[in-house]
Amino acid sequence: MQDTAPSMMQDSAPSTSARAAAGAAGAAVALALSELLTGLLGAGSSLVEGIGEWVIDVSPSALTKFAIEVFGQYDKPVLVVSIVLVGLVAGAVLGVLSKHGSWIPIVGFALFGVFAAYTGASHPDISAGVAVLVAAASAVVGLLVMWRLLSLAVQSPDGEEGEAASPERRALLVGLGAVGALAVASAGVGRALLGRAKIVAAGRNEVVLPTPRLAVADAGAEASFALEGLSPIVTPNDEFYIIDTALTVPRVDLETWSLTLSGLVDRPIELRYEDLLDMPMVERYVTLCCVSNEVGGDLIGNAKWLGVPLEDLLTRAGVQQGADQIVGRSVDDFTVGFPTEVALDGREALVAVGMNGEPLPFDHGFPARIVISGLYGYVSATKWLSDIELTTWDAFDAYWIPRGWAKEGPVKTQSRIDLPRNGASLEAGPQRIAGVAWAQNKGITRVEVRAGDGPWLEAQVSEPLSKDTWVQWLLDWDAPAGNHLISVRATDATGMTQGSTYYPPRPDGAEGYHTIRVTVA
Ligand SMILES: Nc1nc2c(c(=O)[nH]1)N[C@H]1C(S)=C(S)[C@@H](COP(=O)(O)O)O[C@H]1N2
Ligand SMILES: [Mo]
Repeated sequence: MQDTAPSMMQDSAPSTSARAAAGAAGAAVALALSELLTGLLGAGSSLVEGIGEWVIDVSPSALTKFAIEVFGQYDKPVLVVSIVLVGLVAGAVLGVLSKHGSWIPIVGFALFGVFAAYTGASHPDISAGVAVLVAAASAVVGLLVMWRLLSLAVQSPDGEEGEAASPERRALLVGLGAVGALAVASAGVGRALLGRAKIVAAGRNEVVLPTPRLAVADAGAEASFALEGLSPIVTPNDEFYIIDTALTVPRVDLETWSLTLSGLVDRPIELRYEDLLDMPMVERYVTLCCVSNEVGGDLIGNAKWLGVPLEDLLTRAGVQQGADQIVGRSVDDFTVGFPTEVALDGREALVAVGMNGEPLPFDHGFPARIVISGLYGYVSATKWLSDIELTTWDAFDAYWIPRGWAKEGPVKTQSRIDLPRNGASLEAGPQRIAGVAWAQNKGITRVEVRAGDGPWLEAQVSEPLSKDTWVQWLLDWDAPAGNHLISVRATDATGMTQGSTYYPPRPDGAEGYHTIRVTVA
């Protein structure tokens, strides 16, 4: 080891790695404190949430779609982790730059605080005051923690940087450990508090659903083939796909919630949850699917919905001449838009409160959502519904329209192979090929399956629950040895058979044959 000259005063300043660690720890504290404050206040959104929702909002839809495709149901956790990591790295960079002047981290944390306050305050659900308060407190405390750690990191003048036993180094490590543990604990406590508070406040546990005026029978044995690996004809709530732009699921409080009918109506109305439950209810099976569903994808499910026909609400409010678009708006300002006509042409179009015999799960739109047979979710199925506005077609474009998706979103007739799985190895001889097919508001009349260039073979189709639901199909296949591509196509009640040309989901829904490859030996 070299002799250290006393003149090397630089050595008394923290090392670069100590600065980075202190900065990252300061950022961790800022993020964690905002979780804790949000939890204690029982309202608002934390820094991570606010920024996350802002990212979702400004992301080009190609990116959102990419995230859904690559990360599937994990797109939101991945976003959250990325924001935390970027935050920590930014904190580390500010820590390192503090070498060039203590104003740099001050400005950095301040900018971060302003940005976080802005993203939080631009959320419709959150008061600007709360957002500013939480952001400011978090940024200031984060900065103070960073300072404190930096002062712990000041090295002794003889510069034993590499030496684990140095008391300064130990103080820094202990400080970092304590700060890290505290940050994780407070973030956890904040999350737990907020989750509990919101679930209790929502009042979903106390809801007793009314009996429908028109009930539907439970799906009988003829409605489905009992086959392992085939999608059940009714999708259980906890297996139903989830797609939305909400980073944290809105927990709507029934005490404060109401549904309004507004815009071009003769009698604007406002309904509380009880008022809605007092209206005559119907029960309907409707298959819901997402426009982002790829050929062969699983962003589709079938449920028994309980709700008020949209037409009844429109009659009560009185639709004015020229009101040719209905906009469904959610508590978090997501919007859909569809032609007024579809709510009046006799198809199933509900404001739903129940899903498979339960109040709507939070993830699926409690307390109320729209469900319309034959339209993709992005133009119809508003969850956490707060307002139904009658307007004109040209006056408003709903959430996904400026993001490059078609203004009208009728569901395309499609079919999917559930079994065998793509890439399966099968034994030669009798095999079963099975799956689902859908053409909501039309109905499926035929499903055909083909192996390689062979003839199209007609599959057996389950008894449809309604023309609004998918059906299962099944083909007994005498599998010859070899590699095979197996494709499926469906025909709907208008006589239209799916075409072979592939179209991607954007802008108006994927099309093409779902094809799998199997090896038969
Ligand atoms: N409030 C709100 N409602 C929404 C969305 C949303 O992002 N926010 N996404 C829509 C889309 S794109 C689809 S496909 C369906 C999905 O409903 P699910 O999550 O219950 O399956 O909800 C629709 N309703
Ligand atoms: Mo969707």
